Amino acid sequence: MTEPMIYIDGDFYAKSQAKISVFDHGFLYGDGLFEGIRAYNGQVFLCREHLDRFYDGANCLLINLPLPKRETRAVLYECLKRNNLKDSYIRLIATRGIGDLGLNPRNCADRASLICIAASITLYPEELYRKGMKIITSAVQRSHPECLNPRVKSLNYLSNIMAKTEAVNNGYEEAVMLNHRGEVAEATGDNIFIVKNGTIKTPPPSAVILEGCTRNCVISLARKAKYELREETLARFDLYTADELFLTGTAAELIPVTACDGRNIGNGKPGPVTLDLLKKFRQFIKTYKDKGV
Ligand code: PXG
Repeated sequence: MTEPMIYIDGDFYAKSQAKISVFDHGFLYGDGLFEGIRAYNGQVFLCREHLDRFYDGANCLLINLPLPKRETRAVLYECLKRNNLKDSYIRLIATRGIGDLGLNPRNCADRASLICIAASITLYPEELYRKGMKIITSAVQRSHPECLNPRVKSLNYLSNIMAKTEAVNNGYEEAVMLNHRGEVAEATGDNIFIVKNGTIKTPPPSAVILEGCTRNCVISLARKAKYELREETLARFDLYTADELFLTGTAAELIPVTACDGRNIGNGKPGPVTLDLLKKFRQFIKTYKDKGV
């Protein structure tokens, strides 16, 4: 089997040769950011939305990306082509670049490093979409937005990893994190939605969430289908008493949740609104055409 080809700063390297410096500040300090993007049938799904978030995040972190958006988009497609992939999970990463052992970003090259990996997809088993997953709320709090704003998809995912570990160690698939005010924020790699009395609700960006591309896509599909949908502050109580609960994210797409902290959600089975939105989302993917940035 031929090795996957990885893009690093303008060149492609076989996986076993694709290496970055131990002096890269992405490695030393988590000084960088990333995107997880899907390609379906050769189209980079929600390409503009992912690149907009990537460039906004870089701007927040004062990271000077090496390429204009249009050329970064071309890198995504080149990665698919070199790896002969039409359906893929693409990881786009920018780091502050190579520096010294000090924190000061000025001692790094003025240009960020850009890395792109196109992998074949590992899907959750289809059974999980039919049965739904069981989740917990985590003791690990979402970081305060004045420390490290989770709206930037930075290379610092330790609190998410600690929350995910708590879930996995206790036999659950996912954990929901609460923000510094004790409100529901999001899962470790997914946004959260509930359905209550026919209304779909999801926390607003001010709840300290990553504004997911899948989240925004599902919101617009739900509104187009005339569902009532509100961005609203949610408490743990709202999760426990929801009729339906589901998560959205690039990797999971849209996945039903049937229990939270040991409480069944609704009747403990994926609900009709969730299943309808999952169907609509999958239909949207099938007909999706990337129109550029
Ligand atoms: N919240 C957080 C904290 C995330 O990391 C989402 C929501 C969903 O956003 P999108 O744009 O994907 O709808 C994410 C997604 C993975 C994985 O492989 C996913 C993410 C990060 C790391 C790994 O499941 N981000």
